Amino acid sequence: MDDNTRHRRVTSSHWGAFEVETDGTRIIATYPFAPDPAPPAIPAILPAAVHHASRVARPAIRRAWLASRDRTGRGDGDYVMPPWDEALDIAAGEIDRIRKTHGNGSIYGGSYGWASAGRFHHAQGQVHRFLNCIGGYVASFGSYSTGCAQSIMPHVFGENFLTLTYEVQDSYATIAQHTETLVMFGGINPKNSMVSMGGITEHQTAGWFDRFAAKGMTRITIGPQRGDAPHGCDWLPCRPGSDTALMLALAHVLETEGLADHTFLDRYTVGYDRFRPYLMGQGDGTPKTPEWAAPLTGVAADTIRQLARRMAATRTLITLAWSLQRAEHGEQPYWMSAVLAAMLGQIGLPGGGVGYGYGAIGGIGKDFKPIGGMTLPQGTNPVTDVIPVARVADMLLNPGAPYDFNGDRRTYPDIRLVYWAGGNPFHHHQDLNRLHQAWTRPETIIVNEPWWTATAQRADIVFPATTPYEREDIGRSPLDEYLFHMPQLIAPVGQARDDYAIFTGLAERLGVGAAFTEGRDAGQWIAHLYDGLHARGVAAGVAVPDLDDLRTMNWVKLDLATDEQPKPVLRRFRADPEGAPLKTPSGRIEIFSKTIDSFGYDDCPGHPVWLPPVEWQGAATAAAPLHLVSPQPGDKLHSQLEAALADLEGTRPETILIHETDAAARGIATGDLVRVFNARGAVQARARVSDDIVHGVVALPTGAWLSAPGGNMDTNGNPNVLTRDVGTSRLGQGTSAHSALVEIERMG
Ligand SMILES: Nc1nc2c(c(=O)[nH]1)N[C@H]1C(S)=C(S)[C@@H](COP(=O)(O)OP(=O)(O)OC[C@H]3O[C@@H](n4cnc5c(=O)[nH]c(N)nc54)[C@H](O)[C@@H]3O)O[C@H]1N2
Ligand SMILES: Nc1nc2c(c(=O)[nH]1)N[C@H]1C(S)=C(S)[C@@H](COP(=O)(O)OP(=O)(O)OC[C@H]3O[C@@H](n4cnc5c(=O)[nH]c(N)nc54)[C@H](O)[C@@H]3O)O[C@H]1N2
Ligand SMILES: [Mo]
Repeated sequence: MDDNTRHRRVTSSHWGAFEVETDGTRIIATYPFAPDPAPPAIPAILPAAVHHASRVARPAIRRAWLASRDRTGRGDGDYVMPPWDEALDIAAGEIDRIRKTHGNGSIYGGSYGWASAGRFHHAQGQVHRFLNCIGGYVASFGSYSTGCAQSIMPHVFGENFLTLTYEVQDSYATIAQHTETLVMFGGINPKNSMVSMGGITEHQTAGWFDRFAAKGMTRITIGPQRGDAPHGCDWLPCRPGSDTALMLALAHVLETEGLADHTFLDRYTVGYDRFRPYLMGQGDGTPKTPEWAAPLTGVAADTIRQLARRMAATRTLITLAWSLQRAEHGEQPYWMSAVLAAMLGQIGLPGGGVGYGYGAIGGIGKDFKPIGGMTLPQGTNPVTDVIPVARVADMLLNPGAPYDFNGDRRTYPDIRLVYWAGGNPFHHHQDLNRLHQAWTRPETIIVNEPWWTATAQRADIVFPATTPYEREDIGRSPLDEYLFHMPQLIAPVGQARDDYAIFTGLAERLGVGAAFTEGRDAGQWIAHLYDGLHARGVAAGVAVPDLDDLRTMNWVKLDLATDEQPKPVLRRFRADPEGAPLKTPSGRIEIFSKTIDSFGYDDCPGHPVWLPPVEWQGAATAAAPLHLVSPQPGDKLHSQLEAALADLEGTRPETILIHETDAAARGIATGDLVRVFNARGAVQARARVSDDIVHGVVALPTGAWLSAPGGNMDTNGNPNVLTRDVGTSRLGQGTSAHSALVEIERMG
């Protein structure tokens, strides 16, 4: 590594595999991985990002915290840089003080975030194992991605939501063969499926759509943006947050035109009799007709009628982007889509029914023989308190306050210490000015991070972490055929250490070094975990090379092809609903759920209903007339590699898409600098005027690093300054990121 010659090796990442060229000390270039038919553009920024001035070079401790345990000045930027040993001593001493004074239930270690793709050096696994070794921590349930679906969907289909998406719903191959009409709520975007937890190597989504088109499949994307589905799909513009109203109207047409499959409903579902009166307006006097839905959704009544007839007449697959449930009342479109699909009677038929998250991440829609991944065992957590992941600011602001979650009445713990490794809450959480307030509550905040992100800048102790290119690891996604040895490509930048080394240093000081390491160094752990993967592969009849061979080969494509009938759960259920029931209380698809009904939640009653969000087009005000959606960024993963991207000309502030009518009314042209604001805050953005977005809606991607401390305008354009921090409902308590109203004005 230090011979000044150039080396090229393949490595893996959440956005796929790529080749990295080094000159002995630095990363100098990246190249596409040849087997990938649609390689991502993301790696190009890597040389600039890995060696960027914003890397955390040394351990850093906030001066005011060190002097007086100050909690209010987080973000002041005034740090001292002690040597590693001293910084570890101080952090270990503080962790010990807090756990002894307030108990481990006062340590928040949910530490949500994507971190990096290597499986041993995965920051969440590392921090959770460490915290378990020292007596436990308050954990988090679910993800920002699908927290709401993870709560609601088991009530409906009886499956864990991730099992439903990965192992139950149809593959792209089945869809290509059987589906005639593909109705995509929120689209299926190849840009998003570029990314997957642990990485997908062959990016095939765009290729599948070419096949769908060649076959003559009708492909309709429904939502606020034309660009959510590949070119050539039909776009049915629809207001964000209104999908449930549209689905109800489609259901109304099916019911009233004799197109609903009552044989299916009788045999495979429960509760249609409870739902039908609501649909027909017998209880509330409002039949959910296309005429009722038209003004709510912006979709013409006739269009709704024609779509319903087409869906009933052809093999139809309804798909939902995950974005629909990252919104207030996100439970409703998810549940209602299952009801609509049940009324069509095609659930369990190949290429029919409903599916969730195609395109949201790569790997959904693949057929594969599961041999699992590779994860560091996390031990057991003696603390049982768990919060819904997106309720972190509520927790910090309201210790001791009661809250509801999926049938439980719980109490927020009193958090004194926050440890975050591998996530960037000041990028990903909603209403960042509120989080900024919440962040003044804990006594101590510790962060491991490679870069000075907005979160690192708000920590009392910052430990510099290596990036995946500075350490050896194994790259492996359970949804992918490829297996990677990720070689150490360069020496750690600055004084960065691996998360494993950081936690080993803390564990030793806290008297649990042996429990944490089990006597293994990083290389020995990798070999140990790899042995497990190897054994599972062999047991499944899959040839997996020895670790030494994989080191030489760098990567291998495993043969995960399977002869077994793929994705059999719903097929079996359809063939024999009594013999192969679903795992719901009734054994059937639950259109009415007695369990949910028993919770007594007005924001999520016993069957799906239309509940307008507090902030959406239907509630637009003069002060905040535009609905803001904040999709995933196309040019990167969340806020990762942002520092170097932001240096590129024209990238910051982030670009906001605005409809031409809305732009004209405000004198805004493409390229103009605009101020986007509401009562929660303000950000700068660069306008792009377009007719690819619904009138009254603007789209500002996530991912910009928050520039300013609480209250000031963010000059980079992070949409979470503007989003609303409320749970989806008392049932799901997911993020409501996509439900926000804003105003825009041209800047000077
Ligand atoms: N408005 C709005 N907000 C959203 C969303 C939305 O749709 N709209 N989407 C939400 C969703 S679905 C998600 S998943 C979240 C994503 O939010 P996050 O997962 O928090 O975003 P990342 O930028 O991936 O954060 C990962 C951090 O880990 C750091 N890191 C990388 N490798 C390592 C390592 O080896 N060790 C350590 N210690 N750190 C490392 C990176 O530098 C980065 O700062 O955002 C959510 N926020
Ligand atoms: N390149 C890239 N890909 C990524 C990521 C990334 O950071 N970068 N992040 C990954 C992660 S962690 C996740 S969870 C997934 C998320 O995957 P998704 O949730 O599917 O993605 P989003 O980009 O949030 O939203 C997709 C589209 O939904 C539309 N939309 C918003 N609200 C509504 C609504 O109410 N109704 C309808 N019909 N449409 C709506 C918006 O126009 C938006 O462009 O993406 C993953 N893929
Ligand atoms: Mo996500």
